Amino acid sequence: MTLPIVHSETYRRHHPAFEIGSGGRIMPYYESPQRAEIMLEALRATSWAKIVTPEEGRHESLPLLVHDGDYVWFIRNGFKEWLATNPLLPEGYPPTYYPSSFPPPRARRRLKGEARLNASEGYGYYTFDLTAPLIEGTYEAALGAAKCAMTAANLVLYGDRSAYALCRPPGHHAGRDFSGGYCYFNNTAIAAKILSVRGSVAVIDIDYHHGNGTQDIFWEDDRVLTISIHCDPRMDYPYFVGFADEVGGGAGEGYNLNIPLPPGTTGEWYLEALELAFDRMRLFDPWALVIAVGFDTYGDDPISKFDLITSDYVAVAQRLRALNLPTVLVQEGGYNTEALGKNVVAFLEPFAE
Ligand code: Q9C
Ligand code: ZN
Repeated sequence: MTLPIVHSETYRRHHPAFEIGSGGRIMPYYESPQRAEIMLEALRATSWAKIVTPEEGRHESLPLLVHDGDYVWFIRNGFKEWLATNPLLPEGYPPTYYPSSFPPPRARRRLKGEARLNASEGYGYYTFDLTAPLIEGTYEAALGAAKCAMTAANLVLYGDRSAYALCRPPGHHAGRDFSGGYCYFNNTAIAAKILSVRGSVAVIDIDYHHGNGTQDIFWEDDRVLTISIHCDPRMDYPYFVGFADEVGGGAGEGYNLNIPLPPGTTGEWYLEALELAFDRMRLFDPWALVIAVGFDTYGDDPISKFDLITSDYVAVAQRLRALNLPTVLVQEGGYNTEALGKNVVAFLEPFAE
């Protein structure tokens, strides 16, 4: 019994010193390098995890599969350009590019494609909150995560039944031309896009937060069905998106399904929501499945309000496995570092074969 676990050491290059919480409070950066370290260590201790590194090569065009060129340029070069303008750097932590201005609503459209010309103060154009700052190693880490997703997708494309990408930083909040929510390149969308060369693909996002970036990328796409089960945006991040009436647009109308659930959601309710998702999926009849996996639905997650326990992850995984589709699993959130190890092992084991 084995399951390929695609992992890259580049995740270590991304380690913002803090995050700016509600009320301007300085908090630890929850999306820490420790998360990947702990999950990897727990997986190594199993008999079935077959840890592999991403395919060799620079693969710098990979993010262009799902992101705009000017956005990718900014994630790659924005930090360097900003640093070269000699900003007043704070003391006590490494240089960190936080935006200080954001385009007002309706002003953004006019600057399409030109925003990067103002690299020293342009990042506000490309990010929708303060949780995705750029540091020196961010691009390398984000590209490394994208390579993990690509490699897992290629494994499944060439015959593996399932493959897991231990991506860090995560990706599902990153849209065509924006970062946010700890995310830079949308690893889940990259995997789905690659798999879509063979036929239609379903994405099911089981992170606690709405997968707004993936929704944005496939909004007008009828070849990739996007489904997200998440905390009601009236109650939690990303607050302004993730409502049930967002169903896709143009050719993609009817190919996005949001299932918001209330704070306090238990495993039992969660499994019911999962059945709703499956009903839509069966109608769609994809050849492959991408699961955006988050363990921030855990009862003891420090930033979330659901009540799942470790055994719920086994049940959720068994249901997903029973769909009997070639499956790429992509790591998204989950911030209880004590529990991440046991949760990732519990969830992935049903996919080992
Ligand atoms: N007080 C993912 O799970 N807001 N992103 C944090 C903490 C941002 C979550 C507020 C949450 C982003 C991939
Ligand atoms: Zn999340």
